[in-house]
Amino acid sequence: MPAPQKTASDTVFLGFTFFMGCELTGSYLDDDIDVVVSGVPFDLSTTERPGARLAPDAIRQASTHLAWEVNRWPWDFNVFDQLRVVDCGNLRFDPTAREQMNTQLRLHAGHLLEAQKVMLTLGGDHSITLPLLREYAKKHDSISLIHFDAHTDTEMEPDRISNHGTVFYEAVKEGLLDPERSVQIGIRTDYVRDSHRFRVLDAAWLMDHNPAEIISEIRRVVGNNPAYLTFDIDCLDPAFAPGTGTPVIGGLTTGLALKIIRGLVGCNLIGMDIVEVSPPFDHSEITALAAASLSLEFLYVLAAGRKAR
Ligand SMILES: [Mn+2]
Repeated sequence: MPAPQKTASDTVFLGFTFFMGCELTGSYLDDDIDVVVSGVPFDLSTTERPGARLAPDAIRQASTHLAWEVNRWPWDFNVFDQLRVVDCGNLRFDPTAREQMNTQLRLHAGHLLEAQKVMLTLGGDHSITLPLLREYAKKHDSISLIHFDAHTDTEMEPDRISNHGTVFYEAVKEGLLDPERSVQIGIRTDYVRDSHRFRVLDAAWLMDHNPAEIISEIRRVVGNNPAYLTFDIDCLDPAFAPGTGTPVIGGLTTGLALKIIRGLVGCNLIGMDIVEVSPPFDHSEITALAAASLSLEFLYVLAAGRKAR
């Protein structure tokens, strides 16, 4: 008799849940593993409302709603036939110690990247992307950022302590990214335009262009450069993602976000994260489900790109 198909909900009733049911057995450094999902429950760098430390588990829980779809629309394959994905749980650190989180995350990422794994990281606030980029930059001479967000996160007040709004100012300053080959999508808050050289496709620009034009502009900027995808859930309109610390109206629908993400097949994706989901402000898992669905879509895009190669 064939073994019953495993679903994410197999673990729900045990009181712990893996992203898409991708249970870790053995080591996450095993040769046959392609993608490692990690949670970073950290929100000490939020400038407004905290809560993102609770996101990794909320996203895993919401992913149980997605596990039944063997042939996920509109793809013609099952991602888990193409990629071996495991969820290694949450990083451990003292939640009040930012430097400890940085150190632990860098060590973790260093091990995974050394073992040629692709990381899918569930934040956490956006500050978790900086230690990740520091490790990625050791492996790649040039990295493009594909950055979905309502905010550019390029604040540069000299006296301001690092926070979730300074991440990409610091990343560029440290030479971790190639800003001219990086793109920010969905921006709709004030920023100092001279402070960085990213290509900004702001929310109003997105409304004036169709999805094919948007995708083509992203691909033009990024080209074949190794690309790190970071998705701040507040890129979505609060109607589609109320559960976040710094909501801004006038954002993307989940439908448009999916459409754009699916247009990235063939980009040279080296890693991805999804950040800033804040479950205490969520309703009916709207935001967590959006984050889980987008994360799953990242995996499809990665798999489809590898299949085409
Ligand atoms: Mn943001």
